[in-house]
Amino acid sequence: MRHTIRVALVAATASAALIGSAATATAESAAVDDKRYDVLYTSDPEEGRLKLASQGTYQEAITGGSIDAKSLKANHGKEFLSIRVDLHRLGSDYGTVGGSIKLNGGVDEDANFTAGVEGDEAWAEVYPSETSNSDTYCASWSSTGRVKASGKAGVGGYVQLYIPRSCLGNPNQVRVGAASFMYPFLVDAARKGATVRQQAQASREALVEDGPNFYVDPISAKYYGAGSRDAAQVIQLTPWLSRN
Ligand SMILES: [Ca+2]
Repeated sequence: MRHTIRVALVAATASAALIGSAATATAESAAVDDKRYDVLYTSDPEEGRLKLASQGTYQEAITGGSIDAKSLKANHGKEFLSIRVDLHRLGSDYGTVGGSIKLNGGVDEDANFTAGVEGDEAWAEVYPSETSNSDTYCASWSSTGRVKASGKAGVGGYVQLYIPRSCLGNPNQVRVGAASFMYPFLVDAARKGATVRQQAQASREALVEDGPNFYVDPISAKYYGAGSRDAAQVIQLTPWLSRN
C-alpha cells in the first residue's frame, strides 16, 4: 500500500514547491479553507484508490462526516507556532488531525504533528519527520517542551495546538499543511480502552508504516474529488510564515 497517510504527509513536500512558492515570506499567519463532504476513503489499501466517502455507502458517508475538516489556521507567534484545525464535526476519541511542518525555507518536511480530542481532553504530539535529522519530540504530556492542546469533539469540533518554537529549533520561517484522519483500528483501540497516549502512538505509527484502511480529508481550498489522485497531491501548505 502506497497511498497511505505517510504518503499524504511526507509527499506533501512535493506539492509544496508548486503551491505558494511565489508567496512572499512576510506573513505571520495564514488560513487554508476546506470544502465540505470531501472526505476521502479507501476500502482497498492494495489498490490505493481514494473515493469520496460522501458518495459511498451510508456507513462510509457517516464515518467520513465524522472528520470533515473546515479550515486550517496557523500563526507563527513569538513563543509558539499555533495551529488550529476546525471541522464540521470531529469524532470524539478517534478523529485525528495531523500534518506537516516545514522550517526555514527547506524543501524537506521537518516535523509531523498529530492531535485529537478524547472526552473533554485534547492531546497533541510533535515529532521529527522521517527525513529529519532532529530528535525533537514534544507532546501535550511532555514535562518540558509541552505542547498546549485544546479542542472540542462533536459538531463544530476543533483542535488547537500551541507548539513552543523551541520545539522546532526556533525557526525563522515555518509552513504548515494538515489533514484530518480516521482509522477504523483506532476506533477499535478506543473501544478496548486504549489510553490517549497509546492511541497517539498507534496513530503515529500509522503515519510511518503502511496503514490499514483509512479516511482522510486533506485540507485544501481547491480540491474536491476522488479517483486515483492521492491525498499527497492535494494537501495545501500555508505560505512561509516569518518570525524574525
Ligand atoms: Ca472538508
